[in-house]
Amino acid sequence: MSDDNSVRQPDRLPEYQVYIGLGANLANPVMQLQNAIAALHQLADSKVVAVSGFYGSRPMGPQDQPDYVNAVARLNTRLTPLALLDALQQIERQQGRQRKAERWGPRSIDLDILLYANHTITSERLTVPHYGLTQREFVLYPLADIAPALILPCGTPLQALLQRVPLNGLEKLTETCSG
Ligand code: A4P
Ligand code: MG
Repeated sequence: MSDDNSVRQPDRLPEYQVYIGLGANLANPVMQLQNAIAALHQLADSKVVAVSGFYGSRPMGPQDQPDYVNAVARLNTRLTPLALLDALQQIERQQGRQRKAERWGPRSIDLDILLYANHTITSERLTVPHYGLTQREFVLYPLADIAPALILPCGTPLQALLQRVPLNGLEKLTETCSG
């Protein structure tokens, strides 16, 4: 007689801590970030545990586009990395994100997986840690709001990166919140 329990999938995946970068520079960027955070609160098998302040930032890439608003959120999730990416892209589509050919062009909302626990992922659809994480002031400073003692999977402390990356006009617009 076979034991059904021996072949059953685990009921719950392990819970991992992930960091999501949010950016917008079209169609009321502050509202876009607020809507995206509200959508993150609705994500299946996930809980938003902290959100950084909102920051005004100068555009990286083409300069003939509006300034950005950026933030970082921390989630606990049981979604796999690809399921999480699918869910983030669904939120981007819901908020009218259009993918254009121009690299680093303006967008209503951009949601990037910055870190997925301490995992390193290199696949066709996903590179984690996010490739720009270590050089971008509009990622590092919001991240430090909610994870000042963070150590990256490569072993580099976030604080060491902050010492190397200047503010470049980054300006805090709103306070950090948790829960
Ligand atoms: N992808 C691979 N790894 C990831 C990841 N860790 N998280 C793939 C999310 N997506 C990831 O993304 C293109 C593809 O990247 C996805 O289909 C996914 O499979 P996209 O969102 O369609 O395109 P993108 O965001 O325009 O491309 P890219 O090169 O990721 O742009 P960035 O790096 O996001 O930069 N200036 C300021 N001040 N603030 C900003 O937030 N953002 C950008 C865009 C430009 N300038 C900016 C800002
Ligand atoms: Mg993106």
